[in-house]
Amino acid sequence: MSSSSASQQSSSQQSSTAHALSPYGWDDDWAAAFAPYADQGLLPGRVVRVDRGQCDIVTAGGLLRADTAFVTPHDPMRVVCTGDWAAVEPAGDPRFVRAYLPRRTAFVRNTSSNRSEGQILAANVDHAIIAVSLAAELDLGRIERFLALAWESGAQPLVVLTKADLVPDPVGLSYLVQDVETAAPGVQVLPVSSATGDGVEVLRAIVSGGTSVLLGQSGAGKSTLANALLGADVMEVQAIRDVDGKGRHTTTTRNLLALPGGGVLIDTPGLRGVGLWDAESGVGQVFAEIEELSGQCRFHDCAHEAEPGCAVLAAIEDGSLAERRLESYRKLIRENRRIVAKTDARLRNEIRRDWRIKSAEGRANYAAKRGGGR
Ligand SMILES: Nc1nc2c(ncn2[C@@H]2O[C@H](COP(=O)(O)OP(=O)(O)O)[C@@H](O)[C@H]2O)c(=O)[nH]1
Ligand SMILES: [Mg+2]
Ligand SMILES: [Zn+2]
Repeated sequence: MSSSSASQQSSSQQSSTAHALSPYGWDDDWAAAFAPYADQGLLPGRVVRVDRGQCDIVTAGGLLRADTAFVTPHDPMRVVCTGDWAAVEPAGDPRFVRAYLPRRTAFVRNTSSNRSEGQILAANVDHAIIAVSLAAELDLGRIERFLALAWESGAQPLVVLTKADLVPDPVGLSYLVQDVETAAPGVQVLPVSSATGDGVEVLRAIVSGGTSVLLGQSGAGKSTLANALLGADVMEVQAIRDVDGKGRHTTTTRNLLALPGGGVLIDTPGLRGVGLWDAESGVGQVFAEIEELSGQCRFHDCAHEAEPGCAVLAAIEDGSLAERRLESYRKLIRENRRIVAKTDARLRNEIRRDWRIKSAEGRANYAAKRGGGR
């Protein structure tokens, strides 16, 4: 085969890859990032589900199962996850994932309240949709926590208030929406009902561009909403008695799906809660109005407690800022500092351990060079 026909073939392969994977979000930038792997004969694909040691990947040739042994480092943040773009071996049993492309965005939570244990839930997400059920009383603090992680991920957050059919009074509903809006500056708040279809078309239009992830507590109605957007019962919905998520695990085979109207949707398992994970800038964005007011305080290091000329306290005084917001802001800042401090301590320990191993090796080598037997 002449070199020119070989390169023609490889460019036509690339365009057919682009064509088959574009519903999954493949674009020119991903293709450029993938080029070195394409040169090694590896196939691009997007991770649609991760299991212990294995993952399902959608490629131009269809869905395949691959082994993640080569991309399972000790750091849980560097483990391949749903939404990643992977470089997979073209053949083999098992096939191995050789690498994944640098992430544009990543949604990370802390799985423990006392320790720092990062868990990455979704990668390469454009819209972080926080599903909040109107069947229960609104917990604005929890919404703010989700929002902090959503902003921190690099994606644009969006709050959907699910099960809006359970609030038939439109005035009551608009108050609930307003409450959430005050807790979510810069974020659209959309009431939806999978039961009646209200709001679903608006949401469909938003998610038709890029990749969206559905986040929120177990029972919030994420899977039902995913099915409404998909126009098919693909995601398993919990039985009513199972809304606390204790009952069973979903048997969904994919967590990432291409939507018929365009866009990609990632459904996440029900989360009991989300702990902050180094989300300082995310917290700042959730409380943008407080950060802005802080800039007007007389003292640049104002703690907004009793300082003269405090713009934050003045705003609480005149009613333009809810005291709850300031308390929630403080709580999340404190939690974040605690987690960051713990992470640093853990990293420091790891480095120290490394250093001990290396110095022990050094001593052993030195002893061996000197003739070993003593
Ligand atoms: N009334 C009402 N119930 C809903 C709606 N969406 C979901 N549900 C119910 O809420 C429960 C939990 O839904 P599911 O989608 O499994 O929640 P997930 O855990 O967030 O995925 C199920 O019993 C659903 O039938 C809705 O729009 N209206
Ligand atoms: Mg679900
Ligand atoms: Zn102040």
